[in-house]
Amino acid sequence: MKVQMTIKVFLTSCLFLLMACSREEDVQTPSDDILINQIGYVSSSSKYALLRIKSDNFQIKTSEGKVVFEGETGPPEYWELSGDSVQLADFSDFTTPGTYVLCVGDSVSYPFKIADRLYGELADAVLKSYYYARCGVDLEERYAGKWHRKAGHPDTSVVVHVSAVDAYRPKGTIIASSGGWYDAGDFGKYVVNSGISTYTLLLSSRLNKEYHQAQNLNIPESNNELPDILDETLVNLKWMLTMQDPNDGGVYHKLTTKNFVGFVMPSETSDQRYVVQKTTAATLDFAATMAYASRVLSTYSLNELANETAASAEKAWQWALRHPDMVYEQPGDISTGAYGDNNLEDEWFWAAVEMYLLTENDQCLQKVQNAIQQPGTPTWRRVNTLGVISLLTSEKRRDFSNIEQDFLSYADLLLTKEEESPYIVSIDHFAWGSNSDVANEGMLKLIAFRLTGDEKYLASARNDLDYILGRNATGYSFVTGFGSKSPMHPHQRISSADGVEAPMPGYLVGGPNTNVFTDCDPDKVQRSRFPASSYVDEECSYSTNETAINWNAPLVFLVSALDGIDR
Ligand code: 9MR
Ligand code: 9MR
Repeated sequence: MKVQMTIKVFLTSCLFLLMACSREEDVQTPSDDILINQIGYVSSSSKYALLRIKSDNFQIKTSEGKVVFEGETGPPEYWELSGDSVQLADFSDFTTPGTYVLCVGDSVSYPFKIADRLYGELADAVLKSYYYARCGVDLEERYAGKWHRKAGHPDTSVVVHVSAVDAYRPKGTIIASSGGWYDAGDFGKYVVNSGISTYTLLLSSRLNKEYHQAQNLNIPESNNELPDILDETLVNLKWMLTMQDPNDGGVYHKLTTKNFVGFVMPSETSDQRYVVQKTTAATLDFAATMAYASRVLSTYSLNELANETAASAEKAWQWALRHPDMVYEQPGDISTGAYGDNNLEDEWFWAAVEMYLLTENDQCLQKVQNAIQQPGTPTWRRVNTLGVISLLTSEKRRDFSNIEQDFLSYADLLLTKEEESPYIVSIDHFAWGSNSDVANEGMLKLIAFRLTGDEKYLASARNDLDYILGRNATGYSFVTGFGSKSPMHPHQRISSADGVEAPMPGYLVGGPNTNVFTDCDPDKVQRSRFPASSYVDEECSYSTNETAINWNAPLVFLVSALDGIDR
């Protein structure tokens, strides 16, 4: 039955492509030189495609090959970051719902939709990716479908690494630190990266509240009274609490094995795991996240946890005041991810903001005012803008020292960059995880839209999603399981080892950048030297094709907010 269905779908889509553009009856392979949002465009929004095939005009056709729209293309524009020229195909004026292809001469695009609402399924999947990343629990078939798996990493006897021992927990101490999410393609759990990820999901739960309240992800907690986004986020929040030493309030930087383990299922590894070094960055990110969580949780019937997180935040803050500059130094016997950062000003700012919003304490306010920095695109390493967002979106809005003006100036700068970009996207610097910068910039624009009501920010955020879903120089829709051409071989241990052909769905891969060229064998895997094109769907490519909790979180915000607006 299932097989028959699949064959039917396959034949229908072949027929669809066969008939759509060609004059002859030859089967057409969709062209990677017609770049579109592979899910589709909302009826009322701008609809842009980019063409790498030279042409003065283009057509939109139905599956029967009927022309429904014709347009002229813009002039070719060269982008030095992608190393190619593209022409704009604008079909914004065409608004009739349906499934279409874009044709240029005999070339055809992947199919895409036009509809009033398109991103509901995607919004559910990008959030459910966190369920698939849960550590230490069985994923049952009724929730996980074909990606069901046995638990691994109970983390009930984690060794306190020598870099982290002290009088309270001397050498040889064993602690429990169970639960949470795997960070990425590896099995580590890292507090710094958990902070921004957990905060961003909590932010989405608050700013897109009605949207998330109506969501049902089919996770074990789906039938309780809390929205699923909160249930899922609590999985990691509760793990984070275990990373604080209750004796002094300091927070361990990470929980990992000494070295990365191989590409096996979680239940097949038993290498000893360690908590490593307490650091100021981890402790401040922890304080900020817990303080914010406490405010969110107190609006639900979760008073006990709201109090616990508030107390943990306060304890962490006090530890940081006593240890203001303990930066992470990777011990010689450990080689897993470092998440190292020598500049802690932004962590101080973010934590001070959240402590101030939680406690209204004047000392914290003073720290905030002394530490104001220009907003930018948030990353795990640069978190000050998270504090700005909290100030501007808290119930009692705090706007001092031009914080809102500076925030909007940054959003405007992103819009200017987008206007100047042949690829209609703000990103102009491709770092490791560049796709998350695009998603985070979309999130900032939607917050600017919320603050001002100015639709230019909304339109620009849609362009960020179009980029992620295929209108980019690689021609990939960067979310696993979504779009006609999406990553099949992410650098992700579970998807590699689970015996299921399709990767677990809803994951945003890191995306193009030129940081590392040694991850895959250069004799076997060719990669563009142009930053915006430098991506390969190869498992070896951890620098472009890994998944990570901090990359998905802003995409949850972006897609949920957009789909909520379209509702
Ligand atoms: O799998 C690891 C991935 O999660 C990290 O992001 C990446 C960079 O730290 O490292 C990967 O592990 C590789 C290691 O660094 C070098 N040997 C091969 C490992 C697996 O590809
Ligand atoms: O996202 C991190 C990126 O900014 C760094 O440049 C890179 C190398 O240090 O590490 C990335 O984080 C990885 C972490 O160290 C280990 N788990 C996988 C993360 C995503 O690749």
